[in-house]
Amino acid sequence: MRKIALITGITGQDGSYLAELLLNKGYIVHGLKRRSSTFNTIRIDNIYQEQLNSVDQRFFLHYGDLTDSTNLIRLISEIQPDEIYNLAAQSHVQVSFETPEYTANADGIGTLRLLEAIRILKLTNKTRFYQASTSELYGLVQEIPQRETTPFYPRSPYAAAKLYAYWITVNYREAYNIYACNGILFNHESPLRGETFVTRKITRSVSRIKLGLQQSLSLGNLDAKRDWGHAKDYVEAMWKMLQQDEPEDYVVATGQTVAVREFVQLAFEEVGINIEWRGTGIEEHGINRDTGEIIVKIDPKCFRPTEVDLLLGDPTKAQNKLNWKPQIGLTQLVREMIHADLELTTRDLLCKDNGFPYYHFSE
Ligand code: NDP
Ligand code: GDR
Repeated sequence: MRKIALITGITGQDGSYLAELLLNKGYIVHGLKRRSSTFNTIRIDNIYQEQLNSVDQRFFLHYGDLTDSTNLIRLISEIQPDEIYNLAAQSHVQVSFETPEYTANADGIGTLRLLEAIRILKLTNKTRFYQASTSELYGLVQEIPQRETTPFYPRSPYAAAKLYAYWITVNYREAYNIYACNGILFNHESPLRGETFVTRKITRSVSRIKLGLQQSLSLGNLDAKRDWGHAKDYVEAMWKMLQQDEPEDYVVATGQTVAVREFVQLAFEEVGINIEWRGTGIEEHGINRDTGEIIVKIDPKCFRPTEVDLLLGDPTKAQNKLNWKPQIGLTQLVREMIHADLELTTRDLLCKDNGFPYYHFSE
């Protein structure tokens, strides 16, 4: 019998990598997608097309939303999933300061709605549940490195909503014996990363600066440190968490941390540009050593009301119990992202030179 999985957030970065992983493992994959006035399935269109032409169709998309209980209950009742991966969320930390109530509803109560659906539908012995928890829970530094036992101290509406989701997942595991796990994942990136997250903003801009479509890159806090891994490695850990004898919570991280500033340098190095930093605070800027042009500026709008200064995860438990180890290091990650973005920018350039509309990026 093939296993059946339901992925919420299938149109996002992790959803697309996870869908591919599960299909390769022989699963039947159902995904929840939101209705949108523009296409939002770009990351999974290749999977959809491939499956459409296949005699063995195992990929199905359904309209839905984490804020809509009746929709979730109906879908779960129809799909009868063996595994639910709850990846859907308003996932942008800075945006959560602008939309705190919606973020709490989707990211916090949305998780409760799924767990309640499992309970209402009497699937507690059948359906395993993965919750996309986050290193943002650690927030204000309490311990370095951060591990499963490190106290949480959320620093944004996003993190506070995810804190509720974390604990309600633990509670449903303890109260109703649901096989439910929190993956406390540290930042993970890829060429499919949303373009407003800092790594992708950097690689997209660096490729455009290199090819002459943009003059400079504007950023906020360059001193924030993150433990950055590759999304492809991290979805493997999600799956492994749901294949154990007992449900537990796991930190998933590389065990290394670098500042945003270093990520910027690595990205410019990859396209052969040497950057030199000048000035301090919001006067700081990066110049191209060869041309003297300013290529990085500080934009006060990009700072957050409260920041998470330092994230560094200890993945020992995942290594020991899940036999999980990241395969892709930071240099390789940056290289992959830069080369994918150089390709996109080359396409934009071709469009521009031939008078066709092309992708505009706000600097
Ligand atoms: P993305 O922002 O790329 O994807 C989020 C997904 O959630 C999208 O498919 C989005 O749909 C969907 N979504 C948003 N709101 C709703 C809603 N109300 N109802 C249904 N679907 C919704 O995130 P990632 O793939 O990077 O992350 C996946 C999950 O992991 C998120 O929960 C995130 O918070 C968490 N996480 C991510 C980390 C990371 O570094 N990437 C680290 C730790 C945790 P649409 O495409 O229509 O916008
Ligand atoms: P984060 O990721 O907040 O860690 O959340 P993001 O890439 O947005 O920020 C990382 C750090 O970079 C600093 N920064 C900037 N960030 C953005 N987006 N844009 C800028 O211009 C900029 N300049 C500096 C930020 O201040 C921050 O310190 C991500 C999301 O995927 C969450 O959903 C997830 O839970 C966590 O990672 C783990």
